[in-house]
Amino acid sequence: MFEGLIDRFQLIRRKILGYGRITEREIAIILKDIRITLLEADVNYRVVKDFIKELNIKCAGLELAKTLNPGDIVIKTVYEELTKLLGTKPQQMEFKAKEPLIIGLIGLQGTGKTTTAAKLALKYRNKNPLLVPADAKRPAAYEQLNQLGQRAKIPVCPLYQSSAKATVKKAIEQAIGQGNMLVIIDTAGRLHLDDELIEELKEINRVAKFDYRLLVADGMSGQDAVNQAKAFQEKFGLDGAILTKMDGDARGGAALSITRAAQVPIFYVGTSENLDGIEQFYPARMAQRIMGMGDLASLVEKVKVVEGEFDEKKLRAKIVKGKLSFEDFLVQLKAVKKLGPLSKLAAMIPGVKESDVDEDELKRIEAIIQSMTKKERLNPDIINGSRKRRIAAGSGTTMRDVNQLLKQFDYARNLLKKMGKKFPKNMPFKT
Ligand SMILES: Nc1nc2c(ncn2[C@@H]2O[C@H](COP(=O)(O)OP(=O)(O)OP(=O)(O)O)[C@@H](O)[C@H]2O)c(=O)[nH]1
Ligand SMILES: [Mg+2]
Repeated sequence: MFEGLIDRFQLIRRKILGYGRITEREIAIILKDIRITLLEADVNYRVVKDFIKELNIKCAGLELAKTLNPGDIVIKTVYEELTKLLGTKPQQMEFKAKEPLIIGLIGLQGTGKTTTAAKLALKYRNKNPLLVPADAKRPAAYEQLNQLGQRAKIPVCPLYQSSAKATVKKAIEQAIGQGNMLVIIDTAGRLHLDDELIEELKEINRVAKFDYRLLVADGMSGQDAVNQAKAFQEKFGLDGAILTKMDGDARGGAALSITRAAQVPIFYVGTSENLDGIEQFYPARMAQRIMGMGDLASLVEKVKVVEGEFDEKKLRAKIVKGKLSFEDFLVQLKAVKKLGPLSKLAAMIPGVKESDVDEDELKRIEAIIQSMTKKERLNPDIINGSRKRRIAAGSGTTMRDVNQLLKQFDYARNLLKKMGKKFPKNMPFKT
């Protein structure tokens, strides 16, 4: 996410830290660099202008001449201003105690409304959500939502009387009757924002009474997303935005402009095509990531989720006895993979870029291990020439790849055995 922007900010950060003294002259250079960087990331020019103006005022107020670490202070100031630009506080949906929360997902064609509806339902599955199609014109729209609902194991309301309005009305009655605490309404997408679309949304809203009107916009589309937000905000009203496709080559322009330019806070970001590809948007963490300060808080949160899945004691015992097998490795690999692509995880660590991690290499290793029989995985020593040939063929790799993995594994196993003996009992393996 935002690789170019992050690279540029890394350079700016280094430059700031490189200054022995920071006077008005250096501030002017820093502000110019930041301005160009933001414009190149397709941030709205007005937003950039105001941002630089405010940052200038903030920096002028810092008593930099009197401190030993003026660079750190400037960096902290830029970070704080960036956080404000991104919306300051994370947006939380407030659920109700006795009635369903009604969310309307709106936006232009193909921005990711239907996918996001299913993602949100899955994220809040403890609220017993109900998915509602509100696009009566395109039968395929219902079919798509229905399929996603099946995948996520979330109920989807059928279309009623071929009318979006009737379907929504019926769905809400049903939700109240059945105790669904969350109703997600997937509205129809259009190529352009026209009066007909707004009229249709208003009509649905008359029955639905949306608690949250969330715009779904393509995070890769930069200023288009911002313009859409402005237009929907003006003509229909919005409570927030969800920026999708942030896993692609989104430059950052949409995320950095939408809150200021359209007065729409970002609630979530879509980070993959999969149904778990949605994340709460944290302005401060995003600002840290942009500033190359890493996103350790996100990482820690993610690791916590899977922590329970490691049986550390058992693993430790195996390591000390030199009994580690490919089977253990596979279990670890699966647990780690639940965190998401490794490259994404690595990118949350300060100084590491997404492109530093060779995801293909990891896939190859996993394919090789998957092609082994369980017996081979538990006891790699039995893997002889003919077994290696079979494993290579099964995993679409070469004998050389298999040999290399076996050698590396053997080496690691011996090394860990030696180290494991030296570890104090309570020392964790993963830190
Ligand atoms: N990579 C990626 N793809 C996404 C994301 N969200 C949605 N998509 C893809 O974008 C395409 C369009 O998504 P839909 O959910 O059908 O979009 P929509 O807004 O419902 O489209 P209409 O109903 O036709 O207006 C699909 O191929 C999705 O898989 C995301 O966060 N990341
Ligand atoms: Mg759709």
